[in-house]
Amino acid sequence: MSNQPWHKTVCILCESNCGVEVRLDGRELVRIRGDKEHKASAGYTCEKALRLNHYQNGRHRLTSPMRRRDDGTYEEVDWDTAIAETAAGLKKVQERYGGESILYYGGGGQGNHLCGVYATSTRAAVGSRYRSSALAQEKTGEFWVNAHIGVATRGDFANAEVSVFVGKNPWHSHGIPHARRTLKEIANDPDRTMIVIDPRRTETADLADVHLQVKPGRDVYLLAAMVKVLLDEDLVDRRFVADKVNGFDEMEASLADIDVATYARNCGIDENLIREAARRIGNAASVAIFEDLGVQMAPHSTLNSYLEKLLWVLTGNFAKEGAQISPAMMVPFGIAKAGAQKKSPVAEAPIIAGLVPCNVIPDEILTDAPGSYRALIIESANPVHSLAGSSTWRKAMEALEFTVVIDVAMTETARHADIVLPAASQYEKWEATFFNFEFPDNVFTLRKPILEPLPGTLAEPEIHYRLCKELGAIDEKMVAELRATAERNRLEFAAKFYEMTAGDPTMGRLAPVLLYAALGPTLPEDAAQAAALWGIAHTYAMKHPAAIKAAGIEGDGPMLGENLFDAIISDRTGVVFSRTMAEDSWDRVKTIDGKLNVDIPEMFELLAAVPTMPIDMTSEDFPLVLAAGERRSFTANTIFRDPDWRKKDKAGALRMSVADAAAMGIADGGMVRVTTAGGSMTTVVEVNDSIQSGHVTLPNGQGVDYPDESGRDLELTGVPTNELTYLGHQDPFAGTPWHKHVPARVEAM
Ligand SMILES: Nc1nc2c(c(=O)[nH]1)N[C@H]1C(S)=C(S)[C@@H](COP(=O)(O)OP(=O)(O)OC[C@H]3O[C@@H](n4cnc5c(=O)[nH]c(N)nc54)[C@H](O)[C@@H]3O)O[C@H]1N2
Ligand SMILES: Nc1nc2c(c(=O)[nH]1)N[C@H]1C(S)=C(S)[C@@H](COP(=O)(O)OP(=O)(O)OC[C@H]3O[C@@H](n4cnc5c(=O)[nH]c(N)nc54)[C@H](O)[C@@H]3O)O[C@H]1N2
Ligand code: SF4
Ligand SMILES: [Mo]
Repeated sequence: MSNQPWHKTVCILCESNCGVEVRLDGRELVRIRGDKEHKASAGYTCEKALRLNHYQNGRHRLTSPMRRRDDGTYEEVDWDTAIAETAAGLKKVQERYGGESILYYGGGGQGNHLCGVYATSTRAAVGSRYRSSALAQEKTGEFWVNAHIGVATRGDFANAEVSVFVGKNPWHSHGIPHARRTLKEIANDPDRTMIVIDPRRTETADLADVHLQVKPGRDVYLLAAMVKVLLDEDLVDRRFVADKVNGFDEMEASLADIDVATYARNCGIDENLIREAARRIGNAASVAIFEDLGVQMAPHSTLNSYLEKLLWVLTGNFAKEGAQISPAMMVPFGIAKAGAQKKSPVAEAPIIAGLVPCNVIPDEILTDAPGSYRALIIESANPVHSLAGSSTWRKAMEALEFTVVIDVAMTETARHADIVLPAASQYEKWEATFFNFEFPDNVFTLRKPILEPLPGTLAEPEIHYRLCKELGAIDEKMVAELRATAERNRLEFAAKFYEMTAGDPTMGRLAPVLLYAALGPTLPEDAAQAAALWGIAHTYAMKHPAAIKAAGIEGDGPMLGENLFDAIISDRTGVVFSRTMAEDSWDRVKTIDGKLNVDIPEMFELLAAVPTMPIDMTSEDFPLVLAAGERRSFTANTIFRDPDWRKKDKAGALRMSVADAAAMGIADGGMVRVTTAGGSMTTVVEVNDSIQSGHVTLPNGQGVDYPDESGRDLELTGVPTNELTYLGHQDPFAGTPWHKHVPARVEAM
């Protein structure tokens, strides 16, 4: 074993995509360690990466396309049949109802974003206009606020004097570089402060200087009170605001009536502690803030995002070291387009960042209204399991006229599809993530396959190419011509490719598969699957030449894009593709005059309505607040299906406070029934002193089925949380679900 090579790749379990090195024994990933040479993670990993073999080689892997029989069971079919029937199924719906009735959902998980790029081509071939993804059930409220403030940001926690985590537990969920190392560094430095806003005393809160242990769902009072203290106690950076911020007076007026003492009482935190935290933020040389699911999946979510952003805008914590910065990303991300809002076809829900709100999709299927969706293409996502209201989702899947799922496993969603197409795994193809948030050096990692595709599977670029061909969208003569040019001369190819695709939107959307077919075969190391990145590299080079050159990549005109692409193709430890200064973040501000804007009337309206709304959503029937989906040591969305990947807490216990458990006579390890307006599930309990009374939590990503050792029967481990969530329980503005705030009742069994 000791002379076996180490293969470079990344961990695909969260957006960090840490570089790892893997040793193989046959097809097994037997040893995994952090890759010290990786430009971003530099050897860092968490405990989860070591378990990746359960993803690659679990019993969940599909090895043949599957076709649904009339009785709901599935049979294996060959690829030609599966592609032909998928194309025919989509074509039929397109002809009958128009391509806009074909919805695309998914497009990538944490580490596989190339499939979504190639899917653009298939969508173009069938005229699909609407799409959605998991982002539309977590981040679209924030993206909308970003659009109106003018910029999408990340916190520079490595350098911040004050770090603030709002409904975010990076100890387990990561999302900041070298999360645990960074958190410990902050905790150990007496000159730096960590403020955590979380109802639970999380692992992150344990390291914090200030834990604002808010009552679940009451952040709006806390955040509004903190902003109000900044205004009242003159903690605003007046110069920054005068020079760089529009709409200050309107914003201040909208907060005029807020009484800090009342709001402190409402959120359950001592007023003095709130004032102290606000003062610490107002007086710091630099502040970095991260808001996440704890506020984005809870009441007032979009308004929470606005208030969170006021904390750093008003204190001038933008575009300087240790504050909020805006990295030059390979593919822009995190910000909607301001201006006229597109609407979804039936519910007329706002489409933010191009995404239909997840919670309206089932309604827009289960209706005969004109414009309803009639077909669904689902790729690298498991919406029946991961979106609110699984039971409604199952009905919606059955009501559709045609559905195709592209996945590595026979998922809860795939079990309702007409055709299931088995994808090669993320270690069997060229793949990459567009979650590139590093600063000042931003890193893009193209992974090379470390294994041959499992027999019977295909990588998504090939799947989409075959679908596009079958749908008659590919001009083979044109591909041959382009390919001959690419073999001869890349710059000549570039000119020809732009000439053929520019000015023709459909051709532009077919570009990914055209690049795969024409440029792909000419690339070194059989990297055809990475061909779409050529277009992305060129687009990036046109937009950010200075950032690329600062990173050490040279060239002028189209040569800069060529050299960037070549660097990406040839580097296995990540390419520094941009180097920016904190001040360059101003270049990313999208408002007309380049200032940040806090005059957002929609948010003022929501703020004005807060006092008229109930503080609490619980009732006699449902006296507890269930956080349905908490990141823990052994959760990783549903990327792992094998429950044995978890070293402990295999069933994913319901956490309950010591006081509530005692009052209900529930012992640690006991079984309970959890009931919500959406459903009822049984689960094991963990009595846990980090939980406050009135709050219970379940881990995310549990309750997926998995073949037993015989391969004949399926076993279900843990609670599928979305059997307990339901539609309608969502942010009225952005449509994001309130998974962290499901009124519930718990009964001992
Ligand atoms: N281990 C692990 N890491 C992951 C993932 C995973 O599945 N497992 N998934 C990845 C993904 S897709 C995402 S989006 C991120 C999410 O990352 P996080 O948002 O950090 O994850 P959560 O644990 O879901 O929620 C964060 C915190 O919100 C708190 N919370 C609950 N209710 C409230 C509330 O009302 N107010 C406030 N202020 N806080 C509240 C919870 O106690 C929790 O500590 O994690 C990523 N990383
Ligand atoms: N109640 C509740 N629900 C939640 C959450 C919560 O906290 N509470 N969290 C939400 C959040 S933040 C998120 S991001 C979502 C995540 O939920 P989803 O978007 O559904 O994503 P994943 O669970 O990551 O599942 C991705 C799918 O990709 C498949 N897959 C893996 N590799 C490949 C590949 O190479 N190709 C293809 N085609 N498929 C592949 C996996 O088998 C899996 O079925 O869950 C959401 N759901
Ligand atoms: S789960 Fe996230 S933080 Fe942990 S090793 Fe994988 S990519 Fe890195
Ligand atoms: Mo997520």
